[in-house]
Amino acid sequence: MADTTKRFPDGFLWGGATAANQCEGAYNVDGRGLANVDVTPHGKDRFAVVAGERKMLDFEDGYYYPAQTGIDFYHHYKEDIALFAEMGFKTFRMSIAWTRIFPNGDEEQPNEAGLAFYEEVFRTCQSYGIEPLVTITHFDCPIHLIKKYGGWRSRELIEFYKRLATTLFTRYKGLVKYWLTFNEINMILHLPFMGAGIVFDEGEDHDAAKYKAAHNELVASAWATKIAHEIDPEVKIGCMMAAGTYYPYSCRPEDVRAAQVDTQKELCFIDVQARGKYPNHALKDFERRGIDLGMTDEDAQLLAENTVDFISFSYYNTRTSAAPDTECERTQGNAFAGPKNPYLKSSEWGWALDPLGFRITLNDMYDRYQKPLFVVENGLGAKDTVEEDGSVNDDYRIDYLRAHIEAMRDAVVEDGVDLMGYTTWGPIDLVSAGTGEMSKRYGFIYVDRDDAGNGTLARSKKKSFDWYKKVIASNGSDLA
Ligand code: P53
Repeated sequence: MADTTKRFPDGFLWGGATAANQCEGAYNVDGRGLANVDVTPHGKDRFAVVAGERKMLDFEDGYYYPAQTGIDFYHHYKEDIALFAEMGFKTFRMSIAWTRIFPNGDEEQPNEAGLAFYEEVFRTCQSYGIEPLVTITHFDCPIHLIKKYGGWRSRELIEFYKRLATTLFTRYKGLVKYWLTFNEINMILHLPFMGAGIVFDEGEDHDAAKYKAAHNELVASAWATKIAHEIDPEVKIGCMMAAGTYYPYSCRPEDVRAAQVDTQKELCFIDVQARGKYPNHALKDFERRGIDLGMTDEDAQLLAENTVDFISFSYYNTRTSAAPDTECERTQGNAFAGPKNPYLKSSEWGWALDPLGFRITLNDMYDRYQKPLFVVENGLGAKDTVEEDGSVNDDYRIDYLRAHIEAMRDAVVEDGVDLMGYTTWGPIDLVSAGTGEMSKRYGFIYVDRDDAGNGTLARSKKKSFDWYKKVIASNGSDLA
């Protein structure tokens, strides 16, 4: 039975979220240029590449590059958006491939074919009453800008990003109301090639390069916010982070302090975007370590005057922190390595499962920033089995989402967190950012394609499709 006392606010934006490089494919058509995300291979060297440790700025023999085809959203978007509409989506989060608009990144004039493609996508959304929520860059940096300028290390990228943002805001005025400037901006600290087009030089100070790149992205983000509001005062600009509260491994003060430091590090960029300046602990740390961001007085003023309208984030799990000498089991290898929380079970990919942590994270974010929040990613990456009749009975995905939506509802209804909407990650199966696999599936819609690129790309509905449709129709009160 639907519990109507626990409804989400009217106008709550339910939907799903994707990224250009993980679904569009069509990497070399209609004038598109090459980007970091294209030359990121599936397989054993992927982590070294996304971490900026292994230089790969072009396709190399012996590797498979899943983004070349993705799920070919480029040619299937009408069909896919029709399916989203059937589920009742109020919003669809997607991103722009920078290299469709500016193939090299530093041209004066945009590529009309790229602009026309996104215009069609937005018009298709609007024809169903679906509000696009658009990430300007989701791990996306033109290869030319990496080769010529060293990626986001260079301040020159600020100008190129401004040109991109101005072009988009002008062209799509009236079509797009919600924009995010950079996907998971704190990912620069963990996967710097993916987050900022950084490949480390030998002997380079990694942290110095990462913080400089982050600063340039923060300045670019503030410019985009300013420009967007000048072009159309109605648009709302958000920042975006990979969130998840840090739990202290124990109540030993050293563990609590470790959690505090991790929290401060991850939230530092959102502090700048939401509050307009770097926190003191960060400034002290940069000074101590001789990290020069290249910050000017104009930067400081721009950041202070152009904070975001709302805060968006992805939530997959909480994290755990421990002092270096605390004895505990530690996980390694993925973007967020650290102590394993003994109270939580994990997904097939070792990601902790923590719905209550979602309520905790929502409260922490709202307490800290006091601005509207938007959950723009949440979901379970899992292996699906297609039955003989073609059905996929993904009860595990329904269970995951139900528990998380319940926790989110508690945060909104019981705790009063101001939340604009919720988009699940990968409403249609797409390429995994972390692993490059297709088999790590998040979708309500199954896509026939495997990790090696075989399959028809045909779309079909999973069991979760009708479930999510019911959730949206009841505005989150019927989660059965
Ligand atoms: P996948 C971890 C590693 C890489 C990207 O991740 C990540 C994370 C989680 O914080 O961030 C987001 O595909 C990202 C999406 C991505 C999604 O998490 O490795 O914004 O692009 O697909 C899920 O399972």
